[in-house]
Amino acid sequence: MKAVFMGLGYIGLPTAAVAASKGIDVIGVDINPDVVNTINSGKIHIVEPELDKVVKDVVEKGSLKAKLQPEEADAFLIVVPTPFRQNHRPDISYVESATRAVLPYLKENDLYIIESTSPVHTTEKMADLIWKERPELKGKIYIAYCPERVLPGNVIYELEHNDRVIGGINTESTEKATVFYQQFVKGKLHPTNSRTAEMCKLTENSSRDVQIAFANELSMIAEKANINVWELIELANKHPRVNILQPGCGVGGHCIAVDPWFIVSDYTEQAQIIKRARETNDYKSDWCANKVLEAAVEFEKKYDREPVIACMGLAFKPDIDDLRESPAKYITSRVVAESNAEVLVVEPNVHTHTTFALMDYKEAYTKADIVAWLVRHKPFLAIAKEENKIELDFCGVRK
Ligand code: SAJ
Repeated sequence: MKAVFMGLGYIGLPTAAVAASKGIDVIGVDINPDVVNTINSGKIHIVEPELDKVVKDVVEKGSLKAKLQPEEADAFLIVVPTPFRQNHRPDISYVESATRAVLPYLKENDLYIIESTSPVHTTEKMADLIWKERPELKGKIYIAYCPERVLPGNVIYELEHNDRVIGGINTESTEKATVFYQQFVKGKLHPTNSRTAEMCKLTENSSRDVQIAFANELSMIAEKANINVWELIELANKHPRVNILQPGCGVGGHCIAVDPWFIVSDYTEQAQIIKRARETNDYKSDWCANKVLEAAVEFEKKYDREPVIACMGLAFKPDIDDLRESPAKYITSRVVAESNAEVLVVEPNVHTHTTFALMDYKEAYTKADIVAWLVRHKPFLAIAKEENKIELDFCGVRK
């Protein structure tokens, strides 16, 4: 079995490497020559625990080769990004380009699978594109959608052990794709149609977004009511059928803050709660930034000098170095731009940053008058609270 993976990013590379480690002959294709060279030298260009070992091993064995162009194979996987445009409308142009790139290499009995998060109907649209350009293959190749659902930071384990949903454009395609994934997935493989599989991915991330929005809304209500939100949620969760998530300074990353918009933009009338949740989670970041700025104004009135503010954390979630779409980074930028105070910026998982001069977290805590806890990184939990500090705890470091 030979498979071509189109896209060697955060999902494409680990999936290609794991597939190669289970005996599939894998060609990984990326448009970036640096990425291709890095992988062919047995190294990786992204941060993900355990991934370096798997890649080194399969590259040395010759079962994973990175290239700039696809070639003939038995299976073609599309694992490229699907961002949104300014107006929150999904942009499937990368999926389309990757599909066009594999078109000349498709032959009878081949399998074509999209893994990229995609709006509903994308797989059928790509099938139409393939039939239009290669009409002789109509009904002779297998086409399916199978969304990834791995958690950044735990990708290698989850790739193998998570259940997967597989939706073909017909039953034969679903079955053929299932046989493909059986080679490297130990989790259960659930058959459905392509539309349901596409919607399932969007539903999973929207569900989490809505639940986090509920926690974030509660945190703002609790602040107004002078109630400790962490205690409140802990107590409410003692109910056997209640399971509230944790509030934070907003929702970041490339998935949960993006995917719900794919539903909202196509089903605007119907998707009321999903849209509201997205707005609530975005609003929470501004709410946090405003709280820091208000605390700075209060400090200046009281002490007749500008405070020193420490912004603790830049990553989009705890204990990772990924700053993409990070609410903590957004809040820090606003505080730097909108206050005259000295702002100390801290991110223990990153050495240097192009915009911010980073400071050691203990030193920043000691120097600051106002401490804004933005990310619940583990090392922060060990800092003993000093009584003279004004602390704004947006993520439960002090809970
Ligand atoms: N967050 C909270 N409160 C919580 C949990 C998370 O504020 O109680 C915030 C985090 O700080 C972060 C954001 O939500 O800013 C997203 O973090 P996450 O850990 O919930 O999820 P991601 O973005 O790392 O990965 C998600 C996962 N989806 C679900 O859990 C439904 C993952 O399984 C998906 O594969 C991934 O999106 C993806 O690629 O779509």
